[in-house]
Amino acid sequence: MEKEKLQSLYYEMVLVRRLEEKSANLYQQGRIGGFLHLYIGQEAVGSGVIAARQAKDRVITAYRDHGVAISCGMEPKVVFAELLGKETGCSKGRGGSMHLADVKLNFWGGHAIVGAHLPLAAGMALADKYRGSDAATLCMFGDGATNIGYFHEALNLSMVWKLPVLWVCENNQYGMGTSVERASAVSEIRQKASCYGMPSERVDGMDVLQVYNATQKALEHVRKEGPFLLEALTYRYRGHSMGDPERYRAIDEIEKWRKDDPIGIFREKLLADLGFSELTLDEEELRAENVIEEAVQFAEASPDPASETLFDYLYVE
Ligand SMILES: Cc1ncc(C[n+]2csc(CCOP(=O)(O)OP(=O)(O)O)c2C)c(N)n1
Ligand SMILES: [Mg+2]
Repeated sequence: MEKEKLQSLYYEMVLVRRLEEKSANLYQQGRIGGFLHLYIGQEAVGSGVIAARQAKDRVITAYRDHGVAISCGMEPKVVFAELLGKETGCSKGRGGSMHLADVKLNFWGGHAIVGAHLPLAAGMALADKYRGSDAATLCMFGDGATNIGYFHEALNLSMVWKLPVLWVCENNQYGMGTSVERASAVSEIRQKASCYGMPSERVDGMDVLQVYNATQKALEHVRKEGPFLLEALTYRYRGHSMGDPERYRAIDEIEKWRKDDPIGIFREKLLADLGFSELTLDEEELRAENVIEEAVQFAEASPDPASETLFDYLYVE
């Protein structure tokens, strides 16, 4: 990867981290309503996967979607405006945290029902194949989603029809308060691909370059031959959502994973092996902080949706 791209990848991961920290503050102040699921700890997965996509490739994910939206090119000010329910948000304040989306960015959302977007991903990949496009669909979901029927139906059909879809499981080792071992018959999620004769790989989801390289390789396969399941082993440092009392994880387990902070690992690599200076990386961090500050100001100054638009965008009159 060229130097410029490495630098912007670092900037992006810091941007996502700061965006999430700021979102947590705003939520605690009661300025964000509804649910809020933070991506802190998982930044290397979204950034690594999306860095390998081409603009024609579609991206779809679950409700832990802020980082993926940023990687797809959504501006932080648009994200904050959506979180604050403002007219300038990507869904004009109607969707909130779990429903970020922008079709112009080929980012198809933000979905709140666990596993339900996997059949949608299969459908989008079917559409591309049917039209003779060589675009791929990148579908991201959690470990918990792989215990749901939708996952198995979507993987099966994608293999039967050799659809150009990359299944990316973000295995953060918990679905709400339930560990993978308690909910899944196999804890190595990639094994689930083998029932459908689908190739798979497991990568260290705390190492953005490993995720990027594995995604590139997997996408080559997807474009030529069909589906692939990529499992990224990762960890979320915060609760499942805001207000999670977190009684299911031991403090020392969280501390152990904190040592593998994806931003820290990448920073060390950039400094030690890839010729970056502390100054350059500090400047990128400062840039990210400023962008987040300005984004929040933009969102706060934006208007609420007008009350007479309350019934706009509904399917039923
Ligand atoms: C069909 C369905 N069942 C239950 C829920 C409640 N629920 C929300 S998130 C979640 C856990 C999902 O875990 P995972 O797929 O691992 O994603 P993560 O939150 O770890 O990113 C559950 C059970 C839901 N939203 N949809
Ligand atoms: Mg999970």
